[in-house]
Amino acid sequence: MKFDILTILPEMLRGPLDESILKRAQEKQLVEICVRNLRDWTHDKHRTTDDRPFGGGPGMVMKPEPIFEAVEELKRSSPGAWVVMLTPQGRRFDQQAARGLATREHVIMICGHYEGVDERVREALVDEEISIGDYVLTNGALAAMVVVDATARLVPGVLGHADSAKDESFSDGWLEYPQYTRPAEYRSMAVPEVLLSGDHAVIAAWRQEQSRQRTRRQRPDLMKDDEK
Ligand code: J9Q
Repeated sequence: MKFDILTILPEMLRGPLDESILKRAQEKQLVEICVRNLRDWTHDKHRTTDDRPFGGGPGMVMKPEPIFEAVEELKRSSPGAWVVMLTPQGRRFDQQAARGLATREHVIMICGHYEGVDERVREALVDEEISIGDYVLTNGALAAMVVVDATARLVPGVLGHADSAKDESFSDGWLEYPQYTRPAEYRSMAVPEVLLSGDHAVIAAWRQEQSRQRTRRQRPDLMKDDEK
């Protein structure tokens, strides 16, 4: 799977992509992630990517030309690429949206800044508009990173076997049960006795009940009424 990320802040993203599971996935050539500087598609001396809004008002709006030219160039060699824009107006990103995106062979991501992007980009270029949540970021670059991380880990082979089996706890719609590792007692805090019992059926039942209680207390919105 290939991602092209169009941003005016490429340096913001290079560090996170070069760590851990995303790094390994790229080394194994299971995913290719290209961070591209939108300014490379400008033509003026100052490499301008934004301008004042028509009609007045505060802030700056991202100009259409560099975005159109960048997306058109990337699509020339990949006409079927899926174009995503990260904005606060988009549909909320969740595990189901990640699964949908992971079915695409090539995703082009447009990172806007928070004042906005010329509306003609949305109308003419964008297939899917995504928000990662209801808060204000300075820029879409970090949102794109979140979407790439959640999506890339679903590409077959990216996760080790142990991870991929375990993942489904959240995608099942339940919060994870409490986990413990050694030592069995730390600063007078003991690990629940049941986990040391070796009785796998009793442990499974305890974990399921912990998941249910935790979900009911912390995220009742994830539960159907009959599960509460
Ligand atoms: C571009 N706040 O916020 C939540 N998901 C995406 C965003 C966002 C933002 C500002 C600019 C994206």
